[in-house]
Amino acid sequence: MKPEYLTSPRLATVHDTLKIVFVGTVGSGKTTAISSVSEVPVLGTEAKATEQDALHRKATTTVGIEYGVLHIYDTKVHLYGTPGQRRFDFMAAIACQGAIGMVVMIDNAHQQPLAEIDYFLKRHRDYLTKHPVVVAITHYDDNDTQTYLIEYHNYLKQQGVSCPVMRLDAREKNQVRGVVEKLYGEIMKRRTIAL
Ligand SMILES: Nc1nc2c(ncn2[C@@H]2O[C@H](COP(=O)(O)OP(=O)(O)OP(=O)(O)O)[C@@H](O)[C@H]2O)c(=O)[nH]1
Ligand SMILES: [Mg+2]
Repeated sequence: MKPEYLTSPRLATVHDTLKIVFVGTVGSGKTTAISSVSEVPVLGTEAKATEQDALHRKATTTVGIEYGVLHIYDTKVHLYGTPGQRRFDFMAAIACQGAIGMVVMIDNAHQQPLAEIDYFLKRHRDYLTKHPVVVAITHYDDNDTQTYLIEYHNYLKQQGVSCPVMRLDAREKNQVRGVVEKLYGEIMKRRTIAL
């Protein structure tokens, strides 16, 4: 049986458009994820990566706010991507304005992936007191120093954060859609409680 937020006309009309924002580690796949699922060509802000930025040997890095669109049932979901580089953190704060949920993407190949989660949760602490978040862990397939999903769960629990944690390959459209649907569900759950 479908959950109420997918079937109730009352709930469906509450958000016929909504905005979500992707933040997270450099090279975790934010740009790739939005490009994988967007139904319109993504408006990007890629620039040539410096050596330090070229994590995962990618040639470009995001320097502004990128934009794509995905429909979840009748809801038009506006997808906003942000740069992972710390020096552009102010962009994420701008992108969060009006956003109703957040995906935090963490690169499992990062030397300290838990410290990365910590950084982004702290950075967006105020925003996350009011809005739902889904944590998506990428790059499970291309590194040897893996942190298991349960370790991310346990870490978040220790930090007093209760949110879904999902494994994601940002190149896979269906997986990205699954993450957005999960966040959509979290948004609708809160909406149901508030109504
Ligand atoms: N092997 C593997 N590659 C992945 C996965 N997810 C993403 N990628 C690749 O990793 C790279 C991610 O690059 P971007 O999408 O530019 O990363 P980003 O998070 O937007 O990076 P910044 O904009 O620099 O913060 C791309 O080359 C993707 O194809 C994954 O799960 N496994
Ligand atoms: Mg990017």
